[in-house]
Amino acid sequence: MIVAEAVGRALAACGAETVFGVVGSGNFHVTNALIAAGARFVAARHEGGAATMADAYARMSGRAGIVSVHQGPGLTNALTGIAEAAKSRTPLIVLAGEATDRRSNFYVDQDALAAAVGAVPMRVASAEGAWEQAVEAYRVAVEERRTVLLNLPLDVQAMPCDAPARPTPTGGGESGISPAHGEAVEELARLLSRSRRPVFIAGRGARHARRELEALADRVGALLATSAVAKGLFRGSPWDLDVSGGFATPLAAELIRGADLVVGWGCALNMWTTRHGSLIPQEGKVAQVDLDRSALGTHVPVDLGVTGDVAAVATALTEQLTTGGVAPDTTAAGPAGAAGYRSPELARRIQAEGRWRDVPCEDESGGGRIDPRTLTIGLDDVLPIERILSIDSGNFMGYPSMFLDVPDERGFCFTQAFQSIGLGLATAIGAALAQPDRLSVAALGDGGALMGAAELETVVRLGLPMVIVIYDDEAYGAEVHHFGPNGHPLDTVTFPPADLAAIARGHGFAAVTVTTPADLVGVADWLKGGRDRPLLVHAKVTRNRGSWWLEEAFKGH
Ligand SMILES: Cc1ncc(C[n+]2csc(CCOP(=O)(O)OP(=O)(O)O)c2C)c(N)n1
Ligand SMILES: [Mg+2]
Repeated sequence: MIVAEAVGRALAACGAETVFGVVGSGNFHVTNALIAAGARFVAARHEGGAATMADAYARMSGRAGIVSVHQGPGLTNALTGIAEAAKSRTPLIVLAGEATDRRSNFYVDQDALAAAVGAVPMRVASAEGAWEQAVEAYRVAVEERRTVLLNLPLDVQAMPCDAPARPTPTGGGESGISPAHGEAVEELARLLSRSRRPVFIAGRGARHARRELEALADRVGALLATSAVAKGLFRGSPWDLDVSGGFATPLAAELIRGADLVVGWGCALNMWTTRHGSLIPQEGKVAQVDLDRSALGTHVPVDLGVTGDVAAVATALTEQLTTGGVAPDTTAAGPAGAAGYRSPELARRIQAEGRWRDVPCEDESGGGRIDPRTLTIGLDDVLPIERILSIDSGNFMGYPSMFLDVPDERGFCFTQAFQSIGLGLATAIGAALAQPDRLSVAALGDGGALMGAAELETVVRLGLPMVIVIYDDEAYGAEVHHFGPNGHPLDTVTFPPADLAAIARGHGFAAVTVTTPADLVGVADWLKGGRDRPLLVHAKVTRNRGSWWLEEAFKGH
């Protein structure tokens, strides 16, 4: 056996079961070794697509993502997707051939590339240590929730080596549980028992803890919200406010602002989730619970930080508040377990005003263009709820994020930590493979769609019964609405019409062009049919105004 084969086998023994990539000479053997050991290989058409597919797959399956690329340009092509994964703490292993001879055309400082985007550079540096080095890369990715570049120098790959007698796979699982801080937990129990209007905001680090958080929220009468990446976590709860931040409904924003205690659970409380801090109640307190101590107070000042696994901390708190470890404060909020922020009147308001589609708005469709809100509400009505939604970046992005419901926390894949356009289609492919029983829906702008268009063929080749919706304003709408009002020239950010439906048909898609609500019948017909081909919905959307979440976004520049 050669080193390249040993690495493939070692990773398969660790649990690698789906590998995304573009194969060249430098990753040919390692990829085939993974396949020989039982892994599925998904060929992307661009390494950027492969990295993003693996990232989305990891997020939506709870397993490690694996990417396989050629040395040099194979890796540089993948970098945007790697940066997104690294910023999101996605457990991802990027296997890359490596030219170590500086005279090679393919030579580039791969360690520096990885470090520059926040990934961990590692290397299979010797034949004797190959197996252990591959296993260690897998461990760092999974246990430390890091994106790892495992460099495979070409000369080392070709060396002969033996498989170890006893393979040593690492443990799996989404995240380790670090012991909760006893004192800080008690302090949080006191804060909760005194709070009259607690709101929980759950993030990515809370996606495994719905049950524990709901039990605690019931105990203290808290309302429930999420960051965008955890959208869907509390779906079905009468106290669910959906997403906090730029996408929050007016009611959610009002209630979060009105809290006297906000607790962020595995949630960074960043500028998006807090609308640049404006959703953080002026008079209230803020607490944050996170596995990673360095996340505490990074984006907003917190009164109390607790280091620990969200589920473990929530369980400990429920116990303390139930068994009387913390004496209930009867003066302020009434005994713990009282209604807190909850009342029948509020339940009625959440029921009546809790979704974006309940917020009155005037349909501005006309002149051969459909209002994106009307389009998205129409799609929400027609698409089955067993869906998994992936969103690209741009002016349009709030419409699908706000007007399309998702079934749970594994129904929304939001690869937006790097705020790159062009990742949405690959995200939807990775998500579709992670959750084959759900309808994968990609929502893209025309700019992001054409940037990621290399993977249209991948959708057809894999036989994925996906729906791609393109919000086409024939422009980089984000830029148009940002600069247009100041009278700047917009020629650099506007484009002539493109027949995106025809492009899709050329790849083997079914396609409908939507300019009026009546055109959505084409989507309904596709759903009724055999779904033997993917569907592309080319929606020509109205473009007279920018969106309010975009204004928020530009504040962050
Ligand atoms: C890779 C990358 N390039 C450029 C940008 C800057 N940018 C942000 S939004 C946007 C326009 C996207 O256009 P489109 O996909 O059509 O969505 P729209 O804004 O029109 O709704 C651009 C160019 C970016 N975020 N990422
Ligand atoms: Mg556009």
